[in-house]
Amino acid sequence: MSTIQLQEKLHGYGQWRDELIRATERYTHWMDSLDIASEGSQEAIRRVMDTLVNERLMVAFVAEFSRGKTELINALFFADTGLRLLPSLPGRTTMCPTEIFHDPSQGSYIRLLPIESRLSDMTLNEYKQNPYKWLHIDLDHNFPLQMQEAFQELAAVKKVSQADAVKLGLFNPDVPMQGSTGLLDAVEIPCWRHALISFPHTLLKEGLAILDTPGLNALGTEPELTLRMLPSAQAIIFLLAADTGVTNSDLEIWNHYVRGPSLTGKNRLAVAMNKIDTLWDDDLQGEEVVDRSIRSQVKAISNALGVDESLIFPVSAKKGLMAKVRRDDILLAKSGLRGIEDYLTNTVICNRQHILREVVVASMGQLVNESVNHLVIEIGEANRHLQEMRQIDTSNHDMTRRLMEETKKDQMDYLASVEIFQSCHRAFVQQLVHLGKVLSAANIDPIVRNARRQMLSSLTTPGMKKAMKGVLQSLRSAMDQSMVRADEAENLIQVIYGRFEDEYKFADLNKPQVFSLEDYQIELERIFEEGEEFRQSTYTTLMEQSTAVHRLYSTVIAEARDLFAKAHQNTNEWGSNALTPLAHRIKDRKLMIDNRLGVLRKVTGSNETLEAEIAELEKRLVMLNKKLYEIQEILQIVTAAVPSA
Ligand SMILES: Nc1nc2c(ncn2[C@@H]2O[C@H](COP(=O)(O)OP(=O)(O)O)[C@@H](O)[C@H]2O)c(=O)[nH]1
Ligand SMILES: [Mg+2]
Repeated sequence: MSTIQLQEKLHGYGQWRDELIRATERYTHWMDSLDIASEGSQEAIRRVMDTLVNERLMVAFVAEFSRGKTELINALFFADTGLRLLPSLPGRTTMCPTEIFHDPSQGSYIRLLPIESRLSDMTLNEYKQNPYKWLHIDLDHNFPLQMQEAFQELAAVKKVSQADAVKLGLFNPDVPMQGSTGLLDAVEIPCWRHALISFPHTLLKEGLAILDTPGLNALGTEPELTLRMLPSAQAIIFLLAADTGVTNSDLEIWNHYVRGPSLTGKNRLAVAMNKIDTLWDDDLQGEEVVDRSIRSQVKAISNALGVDESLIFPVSAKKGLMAKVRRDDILLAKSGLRGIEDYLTNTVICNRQHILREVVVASMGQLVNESVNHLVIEIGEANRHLQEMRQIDTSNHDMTRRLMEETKKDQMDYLASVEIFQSCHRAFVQQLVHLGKVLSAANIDPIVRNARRQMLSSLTTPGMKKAMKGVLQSLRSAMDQSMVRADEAENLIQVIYGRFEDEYKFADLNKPQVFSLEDYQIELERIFEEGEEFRQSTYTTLMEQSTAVHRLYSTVIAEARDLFAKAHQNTNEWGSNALTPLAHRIKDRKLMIDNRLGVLRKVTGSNETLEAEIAELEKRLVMLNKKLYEIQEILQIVTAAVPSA
């Protein structure tokens, strides 16, 4: 499979996503036309739309310095420019983590965050919300040469004093480091901390995003990469080089930064064994010997990393790029590039599609299903009402009186059910308020502020560890409390629905999905564990100065805080939708009773009025049936299976 097929697959994925977006828009119109959109449903739709529209498929390249990540990115995605687009030559290589994507609203640009931003407390994520803090360079995507030149900035380094490097958390005088320049008191550091690149390349336009990381020095000093960005990537490609084998620093990266995020199971992990061309050069004994040597290296890597051999791709990024630019198919086949392209095309995109589908089905599917149910019931009631009207004999006063009495009794039942519903609703809202309080910023922020204060005042690492232990305990206990509250709220919902089914014979109620905060609890523990893993990595331990630990802990806390905010939002959304099916049903009953009473009052003694009412209702039924057809079509699109490969 080639880049073209990768592009086709991405395109197909994009179309599938567009179809879901259109179905979601149709659903919004549908609800508007019947005037039944609730605040909860609008919020859920906004969220789904946001996911669908801003969805990017992120592939992250992670490895020690100089394994050929940037060259592989050039070869896989940008060979069609005919250039080595990103700097990946000896002595001129990317020095800062770089995200490459297409941002249609802002056009083509490269944004660079100065390394000095490390002195501030703002997280990388917060910086991303503030474009003016970055150096912005416009790109002209019609001129790849101009882009290539602008990208040279990614390799920029500068010399600073040891004291300044220490302050930035990039140097520890007790450790011999790569940044050493040979000059006394001068350390070489990257000029930029992070880069964002947007341009309308075909693959990027289809929603692909790429994260290029420079190596252990960046991973070890930028916890947000490990705690936030890698876990959110759909695929991680870990690189090794055939000429160096599996070194200690490769293992360090693998154990502390790569394996963790991939264990959550949401993203895919593959290993590229790059630079196989170095084996070709050495060999004078023919291809068979080279093949055997590649196979034995793959086996060794599989053993060392515990990764299945089928996920290890021998490749030569350099020859692959050259082959694509020169259109040399034989060299391209030999480079092994297609193996990784196939993997990305088939596994990663399909996996992403399935995950996205789950999200859409869980929220939209539920809503649309409820709308279908709602309408089916309304049509059933309208039909019954129509039958009834057709049987009314307007001159038979006894009959109309009896019907009137029956309907009035229904009305009494209805009023009693409304009262019960209202008291249930009040109790539920009360529960939600308790739950919201535990999850709210008002509860979490003081914990966070307090932790930050304690950390700033304790200049030593043990002091910070102690402060961190305290904050972990408080956050854990807040999560535990909210879990208990969430369970109580969920139980209450079950009780309420059960009661209406038993006492008021509400059949086929479309109950909301079971609610729990368990996923958030798991996620919180993951953040804590990865933070701990990070702290224990040799690199951080070597660099263990208060600034490094401070940065790590600040990131862990910021991530946890975001998680609570998400849990809070999710809870509110669930809370505002949980009783909707029941409320709909009660409202339907009221409408039906009101209609019936209205008709009975009007038609007594008048055949003409009755006929007009019947005609009116028949017209309404035609409209409702049309709406039912529409919503069933939408439901089918929303819950349709992902198109197969
Ligand atoms: N022989 C050989 N060298 C490569 C290959 N891929 C990259 N390199 C070289 O390895 C060095 C580092 O490559 P680069 O892509 O900058 O590595 P990164 O630091 O992992 O991004 C550069 O000198 C590249 O020319 C390859 O497939 N074969
Ligand atoms: Mg690089």
